[in-house]
Amino acid sequence: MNEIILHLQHIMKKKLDEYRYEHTLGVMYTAAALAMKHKADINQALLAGLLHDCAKCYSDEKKRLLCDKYNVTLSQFEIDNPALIHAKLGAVLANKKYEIEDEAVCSAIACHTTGAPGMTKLDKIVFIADYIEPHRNKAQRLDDIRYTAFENLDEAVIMILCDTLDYLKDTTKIIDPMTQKTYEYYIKGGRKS
Ligand code: DGI
Ligand code: FE
Ligand code: FE
Repeated sequence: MNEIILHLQHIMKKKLDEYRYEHTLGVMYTAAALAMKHKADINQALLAGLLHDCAKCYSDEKKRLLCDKYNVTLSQFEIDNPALIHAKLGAVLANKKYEIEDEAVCSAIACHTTGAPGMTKLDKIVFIADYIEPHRNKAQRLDDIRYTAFENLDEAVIMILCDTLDYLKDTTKIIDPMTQKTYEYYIKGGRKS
């Protein structure tokens, strides 16, 4: 693995709690495996997987302060649901703090929680890897989604969004309009991966 990735891995070990660090390694390697299967760039997948939750372990207050510092504009929905902030903030920290200039990597971090219409192959890979990495065990039909991810990225994206929307409805959490919009985009055929 290249030196930048090894260096950032040490930093993430300090920045994240134990569970989040193990999850991060799971996402990093799962994203790399998906990149191998679907002919995407493995180093971009490793890097985006490694940094995708880099803003996750800050308190809500600290996340808001960091958004101010880095001029991250939040939607009203993100202000009301701070669990969502770490994706957009993570992309900005990857760029400004960890000096990742590859916009494709930062984009994959930015949309890893809700997805987005018209995702690139790398975006989809990180979105899926976050859901299926081996430490995840709570979601329904995970085995099915894991097999599908190595066959068809768009199919896996649809299954994940469908289950996430069901889960959010069950837990009476408010649905981010972006999660809904992304589901509708891909269920209508989206762009093929
Ligand atoms: O950061 P991870 O735990 O690895 O996973 P993630 O980035 O997918 O974030 C999951 C969190 O995001 C979880 O607390 C549920 C929340 N979430 C995802 N989509 C929505 C959402 N919360 C609301 N309220 N609405 C959404 O559409
Ligand atoms: Fe996340
Ligand atoms: Fe994650």
